[in-house]
Amino acid sequence: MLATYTHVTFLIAVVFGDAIGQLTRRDMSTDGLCTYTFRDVCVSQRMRDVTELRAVVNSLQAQLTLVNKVVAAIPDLREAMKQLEGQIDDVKDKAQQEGGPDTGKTTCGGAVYIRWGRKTCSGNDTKLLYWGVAAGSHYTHSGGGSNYLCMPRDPEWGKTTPGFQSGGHLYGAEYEIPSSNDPFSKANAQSLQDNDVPCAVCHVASRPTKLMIPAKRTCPDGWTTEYSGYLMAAHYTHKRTTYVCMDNAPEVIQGGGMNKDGALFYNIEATCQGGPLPCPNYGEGWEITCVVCTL
Ligand SMILES: [Ca+2]
Ligand SMILES: [Ca+2]
Repeated sequence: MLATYTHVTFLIAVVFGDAIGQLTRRDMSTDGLCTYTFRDVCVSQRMRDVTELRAVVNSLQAQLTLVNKVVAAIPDLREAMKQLEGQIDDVKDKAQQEGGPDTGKTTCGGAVYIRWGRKTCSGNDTKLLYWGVAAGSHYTHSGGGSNYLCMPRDPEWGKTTPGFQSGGHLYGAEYEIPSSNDPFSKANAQSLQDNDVPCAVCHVASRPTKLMIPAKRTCPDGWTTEYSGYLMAAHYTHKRTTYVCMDNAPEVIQGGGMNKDGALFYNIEATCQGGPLPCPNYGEGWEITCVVCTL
């Protein structure tokens, strides 16, 4: 019994030392049993049997294990706190944006696209920034820009010098779509040929990614179809322009039916000659479709 006590005492002293209470042998009593001091409280041998001491050791070891686990987890806890703080800041920012005063400004972010041939936007959560008239470089000019522009109807000017000096020239655009080869819906205009082309600049705040897919009329799963139609650009014998997606049911500018031939829009036809388009999926001379998608 004495040897067991001494062993336990030694074990406690080594493992926990002064930190757990200065457990030391104090005296030998007349009956040959030991008396110990535990945090300045004398405890008789009779009150401390092996079972109690083992229980104390086990309890302290369990607590020490727990403390070690807590200490080991501190870096993870700090990282988790940092992430939580970041999330709280994000929520605060969002709440401020949504709950703040209405400044009349549009929501930050989102996608912007031009709906060629239309004066309005379509789709949920889509806002018309403005509608205007399509324009570009003259179909015979080799200089100037190659892209079509959507020109506001109420332009703002800086300093102007009347007359042409030396620069690029911008022309209004018209459809070059003869009725014999007109694939478009007639829902908004019976005839497109030589009519001026409207355009709508659309902002979709909740879907920040935009994609125009040529030769498709549907969007990938999960994407929103903004509009679909037919691919258009310059005539193959004219100067090159960028490709745009003309709405399936184009509108025309009122009073813009004169044949002025400035910037022009032509349908784009697929060809299987001299290139690797995967025919027969693409037909010779077929008018290529398009769709504008957002996510
Ligand atoms: Ca024309
Ligand atoms: Ca054709």
